Amino acid sequence: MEKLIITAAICGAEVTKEHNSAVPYTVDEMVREAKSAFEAGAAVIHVHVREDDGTPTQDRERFRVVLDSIKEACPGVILIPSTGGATGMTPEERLQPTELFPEMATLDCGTCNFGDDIFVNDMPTMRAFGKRMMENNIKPEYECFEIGHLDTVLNMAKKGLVPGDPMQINFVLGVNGCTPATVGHLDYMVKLLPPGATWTVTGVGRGAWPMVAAGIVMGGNVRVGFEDNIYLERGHKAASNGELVEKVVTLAKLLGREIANPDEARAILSLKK
Ligand code: KMH
Ligand code: ZN
Repeated sequence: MEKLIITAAICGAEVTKEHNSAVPYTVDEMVREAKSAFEAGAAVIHVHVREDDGTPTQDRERFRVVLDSIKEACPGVILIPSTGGATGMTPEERLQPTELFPEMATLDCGTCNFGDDIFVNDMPTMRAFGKRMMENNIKPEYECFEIGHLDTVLNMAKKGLVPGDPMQINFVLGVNGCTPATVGHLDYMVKLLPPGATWTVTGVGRGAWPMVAAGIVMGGNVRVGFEDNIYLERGHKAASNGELVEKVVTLAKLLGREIANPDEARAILSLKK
């Protein structure tokens, strides 16, 4: 099995300090949380940005400052800025981080219920995002919240509408209204992947730790972080993203998977830079 790539989604757009006081908003807090995750073993940081008061934003200049500051604090780390942002944002707003030419960015693969909201990723939006990623030489991480999202993006790749081989898919399972975080659903989707594709699993809420275990033993990669889950275990909130990553490292060791550093992760993900 390849080494395990750990992604830390340190911030998200939905979780707040009311849920866990360690959720980062300011640039300094973002750096603190990224550093804690990186030093614990995360090779990849998935980045959303906020205003200092916690309001989610896709502002290009806020992204520039946060990405540059994390790069400085975490040498070599792979950054995946979000083009999902928060529900209700326009495609133009969401695309702003792609103007900074990151080596990777998320590309969300279909419209879905998202708790009480609707996360809109219709076909014109997805085609525009695919075109931008190809123009700006950005490798997408395809976010699939639903089985149909995977089918959609695989068809788009066949038609050359989004970057193709090798694809990196993140199965985000357990969002309210989307595919649940079960080993059965994950296994079904992994079996649909084309040869050469890489994958990560993200379990949301109580699905987080079972999906980490599944990702480790199934030979995929895993994502943890406050965006998805704020608990180390039932009733025990994590003090930092680093604590969540440390738990992944412990589980991986127990189960016999080594951890990929950023250079090894770049090779596994076929990143050019
Ligand atoms: N905040 C969600 C509505 C992404 O980063 O691309 C979308 C999201 C996906 O978090
Ligand atoms: Zn995200």
